[in-house]
Amino acid sequence: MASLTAHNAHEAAMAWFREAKFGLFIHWGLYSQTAGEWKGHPVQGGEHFMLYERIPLKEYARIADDFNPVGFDAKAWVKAAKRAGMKYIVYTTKHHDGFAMYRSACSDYNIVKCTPFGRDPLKELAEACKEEGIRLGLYYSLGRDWEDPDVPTNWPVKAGRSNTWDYPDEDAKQLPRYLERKVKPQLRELLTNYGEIAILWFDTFEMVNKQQSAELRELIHSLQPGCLINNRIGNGMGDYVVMEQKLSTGIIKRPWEACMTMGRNWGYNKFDTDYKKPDVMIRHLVDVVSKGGNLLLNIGPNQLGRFPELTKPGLDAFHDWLKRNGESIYAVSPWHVYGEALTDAVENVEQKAFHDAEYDGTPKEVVPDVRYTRKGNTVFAIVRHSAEKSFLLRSFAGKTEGIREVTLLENGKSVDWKATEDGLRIEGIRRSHSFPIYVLKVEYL
Ligand code: FHN
Repeated sequence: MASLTAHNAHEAAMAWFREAKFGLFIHWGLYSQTAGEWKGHPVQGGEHFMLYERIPLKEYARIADDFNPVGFDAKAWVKAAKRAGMKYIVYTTKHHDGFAMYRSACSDYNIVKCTPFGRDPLKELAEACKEEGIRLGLYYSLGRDWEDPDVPTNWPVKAGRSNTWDYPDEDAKQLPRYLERKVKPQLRELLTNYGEIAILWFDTFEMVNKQQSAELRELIHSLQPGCLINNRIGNGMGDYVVMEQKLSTGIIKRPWEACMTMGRNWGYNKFDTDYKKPDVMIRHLVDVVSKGGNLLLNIGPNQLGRFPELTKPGLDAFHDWLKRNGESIYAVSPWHVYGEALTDAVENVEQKAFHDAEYDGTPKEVVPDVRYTRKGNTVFAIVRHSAEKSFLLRSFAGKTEGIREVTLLENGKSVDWKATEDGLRIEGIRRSHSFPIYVLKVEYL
């Protein structure tokens, strides 16, 4: 019976994930305190700067002496995410620097013990999420930890992401010691002390082997059978696939999630003013959902624990757009095609090479096109950046029979349409909003 209940819990969690579509990624840690600057110069590598600047652990740990995020307000974070239409939050419990952003009994290297702040933000966040009906996921850097002496890495080369300045003998590092001493005890306390956890979001599994991934999966499910795990647990042991800072080129049938930054960095960086425009971010959400995925959009709160001002236009735009058009996003599935171009312009999904931390390879150009989603007997045609009042939706060729009505989702008004053998011709769009992405609701009998 227990295994059936566990199976049911996992099935229910997967069904929830498939319908949620949109979450908030939070990168918050000691790197937020330094905010992209170190000894008077802008850092390389964003939240990786301890590695790029080869900062001795003792010196890096002193950042905690000044880390006092008195502006932190878990309720404000959660309400802002919920207002923007996000259904879950993934919070960095421990990033590569090894510093725990929660009260850890296994390692004094944590926000409660080492900073003047002295509070457990994860406890407050978990309570606020529960109160607002937002599910909580936990990010955990699995195969990189620059505080622990037993964490060898091999990306992109041997020791490529290791702390070789405090712990120079890479061959002496014993990963099992780290897993037993730090990872498993911290996973236990994270999955015991903070209520229901929706997702264990591992990162950079590096040299974790199949047996070790399997043991971690078993540990997680022994504590919370309904907790989903991303594929960065390693060795094919995850429940869904993560795509980072890029868009898929097609529909992916497996559950998957694209994680992206609003700016160019995951952690707060005061020099980073290059935030995506709201219409580009909504384009990305629409694209990801049309291909069967979820978008996990990142904010790096600042040293006071507040969302940077530059996040506000995007959060407001998501609120406005999803209030009008959320029916075309939540709990939908891909249609027979994910979309089509509305001009002869070749769609630019060219993805740039992936860099550590501070890079965002997603396209910023906007070309007139359509993305499709489906729910029951309804197809949503999400028109992106087209000023055309009349156009042909070719993907409906051979699929016009039984169409009952076509309406503009943003105001419910009927749209003139005509079934042709080449597709569904839309005539005389009259909009009540100027935002360059809108939805046609095509209802079948
Ligand atoms: O190195 C990290 C990076 O800082 C950030 O946490 C991203 C988020 O997916 N993961 C790693 C890069 O793949």
